[in-house]
Amino acid sequence: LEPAYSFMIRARLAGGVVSPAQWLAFDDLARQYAGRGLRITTRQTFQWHGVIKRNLKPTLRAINDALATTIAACGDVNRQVVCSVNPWLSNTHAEIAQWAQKLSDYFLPKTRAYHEIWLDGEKVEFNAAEPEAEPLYGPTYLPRKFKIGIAVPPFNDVDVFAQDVGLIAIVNNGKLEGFNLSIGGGMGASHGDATTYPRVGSVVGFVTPEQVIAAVESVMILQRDLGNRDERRYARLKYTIDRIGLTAFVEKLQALAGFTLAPAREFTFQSNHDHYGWFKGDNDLWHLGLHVESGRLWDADTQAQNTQRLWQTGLREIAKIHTGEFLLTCNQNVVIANVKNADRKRINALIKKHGLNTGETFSALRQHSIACVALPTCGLAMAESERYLPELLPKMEALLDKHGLRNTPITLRLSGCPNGCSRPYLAEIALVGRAPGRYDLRLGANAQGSRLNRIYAENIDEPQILATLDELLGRYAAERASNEGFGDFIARTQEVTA
Ligand code: SRM
Ligand code: SF4
Repeated sequence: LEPAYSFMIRARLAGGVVSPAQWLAFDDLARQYAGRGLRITTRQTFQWHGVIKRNLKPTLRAINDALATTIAACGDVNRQVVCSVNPWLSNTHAEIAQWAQKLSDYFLPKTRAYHEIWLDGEKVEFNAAEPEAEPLYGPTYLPRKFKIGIAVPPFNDVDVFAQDVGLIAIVNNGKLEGFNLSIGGGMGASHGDATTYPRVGSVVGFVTPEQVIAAVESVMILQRDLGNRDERRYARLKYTIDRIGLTAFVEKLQALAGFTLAPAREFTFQSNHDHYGWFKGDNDLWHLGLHVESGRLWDADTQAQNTQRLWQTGLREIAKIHTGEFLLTCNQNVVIANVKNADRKRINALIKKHGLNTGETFSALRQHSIACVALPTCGLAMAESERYLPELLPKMEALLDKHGLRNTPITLRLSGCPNGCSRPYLAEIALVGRAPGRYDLRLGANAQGSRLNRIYAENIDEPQILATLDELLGRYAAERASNEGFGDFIARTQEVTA
């Protein structure tokens, strides 16, 4: 007998695109092998929790049979490539989504070991004289995880400045001209250690579509060769850039890529959140943004038992009749994309029947809230996050109602520890777990996802959080400039410490 180890499995789905057939296969896996339904992550993919050891192989094989993979969804490699979900700009979106797939494929490890171990592929014989070729990653891979994201202005729903490499699509009259290149974004930090920190990416120039792979590859090679391999705390690209200096890093990048970066082009982001409800695309098909609290699709959720929130089954039923795609978002939501007008009625009926919600009637804070997984599955959690969000939201909404702010967009992000999986450092209001029931309250990021927040109060409990926010939201309602966001108001009027 051996201990009943259970695991989390994460798929790699570039740009978050899932076909209905894949959805059904993934849902089958959740029902057969996993313990907590399907979980949409903050990087636009699915996780399955609670897969016991003996079921790992059948689960991975089934993911492979559904024409998806889990290769390099974790580890010190390029991870899932994320991409803006822009249903109502579908022609441009389709072209840009192809870039997510291209980059994802290009930077995939070439090893066959995965196939040998998990898919019963041909045995890979180790030959010291002729080791398996891994041209980019080499024998030691990268010093740390590496993340690429593509944003399509005016939407920054991928949080492009949180990525090691962020690509900001520059589109003119429906034509993709290229990308602004942002480097060195990252969220993770450790409490009480100022040598670790979140960092927003630095926009260093513009690249054409022909140059983009060479530019990203050069950044990755520099990080591979210059990144800190002695101390994992400092191993992300952001620390490499800060150690070497941004100018020197860009000089090396250009030398390696063999071209000079053009000056960055103008762009404007409106927000880093999702959009809900039905939108007509420029292909005459329809797209429906659905709100999925914390990305958890699980009928047995304690909330589901109280409210008939049969979201997992509802989306399964929709997948059975849907002829377009599903798009997972980096805010843990789902877009039912490319729906024929004639099918909208049936989809609306399934949504209603299973208690799914477009979120359009929710408070704007609820619409723009995300929470990382944290307890009970995350071994690094210091406090609750996903399970705390449903408790916290009504209390926050009472404050919003008191101050007439129910429909004012404010981003709220919860993380169970400072690793920042919900990208809390880019939220106007963030709670970062310290200990059970205690959080750092961080305020002052902007709504566009380009400015970090700062600690406003450290290690406080719920009554202190609510009292602090009550006062600040009251002041915001009374004193804000026209169209001023909550984060901007805080940054303008309050002292927030780094
Ligand atoms: Fe994360 C580690 C969950 C997005 C920064 N993250 C973890 C682990 C695997 C815990 C572990 O290492 O044992 C968590 C699994 C919990 C569980 O039970 O499922 C975990 N991270 C998640 C997800 C599921 C959060 C969510 O609620 O959706 C996201 C899965 C992404 C995916 O599909 O690939 C997730 N993690 C992120 C993001 C956001 C992003 O990528 O846009 C970040 C911040 C951005 C960044 O990387 O800088 C993030 N996760 C981390 C870190 C800190 C990295 C650092 O540089 O310090 C860790 C810890 C580590 O790597 O050592 C971590
Ligand atoms: Fe776990 Fe911390 Fe990531 Fe939350 S932020 S999922 S607690 S590692």
